[in-house]
Amino acid sequence: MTFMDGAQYHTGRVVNGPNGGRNQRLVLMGDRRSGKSSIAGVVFQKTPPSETLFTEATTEITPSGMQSFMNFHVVELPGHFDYLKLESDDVFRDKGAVIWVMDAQDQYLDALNHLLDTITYLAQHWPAINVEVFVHKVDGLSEEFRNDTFRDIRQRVQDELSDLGYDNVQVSFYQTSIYDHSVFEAVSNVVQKLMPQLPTLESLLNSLCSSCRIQKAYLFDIPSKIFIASDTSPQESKTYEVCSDLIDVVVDIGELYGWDRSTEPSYVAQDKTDIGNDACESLVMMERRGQSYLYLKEMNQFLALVCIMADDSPVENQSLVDYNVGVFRDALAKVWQW
Ligand SMILES: Nc1nc2c(ncn2[C@@H]2O[C@H](COP(=O)(O)OP(=O)(O)O)[C@@H](O)[C@H]2O)c(=O)[nH]1
Ligand SMILES: [Mg+2]
Repeated sequence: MTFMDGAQYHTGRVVNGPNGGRNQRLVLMGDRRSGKSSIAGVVFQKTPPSETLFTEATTEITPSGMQSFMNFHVVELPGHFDYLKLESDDVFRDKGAVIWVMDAQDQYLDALNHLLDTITYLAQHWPAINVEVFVHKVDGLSEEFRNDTFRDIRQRVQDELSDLGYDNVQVSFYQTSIYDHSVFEAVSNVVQKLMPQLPTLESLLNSLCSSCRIQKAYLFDIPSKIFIASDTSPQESKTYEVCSDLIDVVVDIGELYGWDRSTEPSYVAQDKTDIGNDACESLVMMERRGQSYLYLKEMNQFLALVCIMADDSPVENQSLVDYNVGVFRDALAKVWQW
């Protein structure tokens, strides 16, 4: 059986530059010591969170990033100068996202004003840029206080924007911390919004889930642990954490026992040969109480499909899952024409 019949490769929005949405530009902004360098380090350089404690202040525009399936171009703008007046337009040149980092453990009224200035500036000059607000360092706050702070910040921003006549500007808010998975989940959401292929990927994942009794399926960019798509059933942080931990396991074991695959044919080198070589791919399955529970399969060197199976998904289901995952992978190859 196949689940692909009738699936459409619609791309929704205009493709974001070369490589069809695989170039992602993220600009980190926010006040001094709000956590920008830490986020860039933890997510894109795999710095252990504890090592960010004594980071030095960033004094100039600092690019960083990561090359994996997605090419992440990350730029940190230090908090202390005013970009909006500098006409440093090239910082914002392409489409992409501005991530505004706000320290939830600190006084935030000043930061809110800077944020509002930035949002209105971007709305006037760069309306295609998404504004994403990370209410950051929430790890130090009690649950109640954290939710109150989050609500307060969101409410103030929305009220101010509507007073200024910018009701139609979309701003999203996330609670983040570098000490848990939340910052990865938030960056994943930011990145997905920039991907023209998202609707296609989501509908492929939805079909896969319904044909194989999968509760939740994620498509992960392995090196960054960012998920670039998931099926559209409700998202829970818990399931994301389990799947992301499984990626860690695969990466760790791969480092010990894997081999260098960079020499193998791959679409990364604009090579259309099938990256095939199934034998070198990771396939991990876990059972719980005699039932399959977790399923991970590498789609290629950088992408992995990770699924949480539904409670009643029988182990005998395995061959069906394998088959449909193969079909899914072929569909991915078509989406990116690798
Ligand atoms: N508790 C906590 N501290 C954080 C978090 N993120 C960053 N920090 C700390 O905040 C301080 C300033 O971080 P830094 O990244 O240099 O801020 P930047 O000036 O915005 O680049 C560092 O001591 C970090 O360890 C977080 O999620 N939780
Ligand atoms: Mg910094």
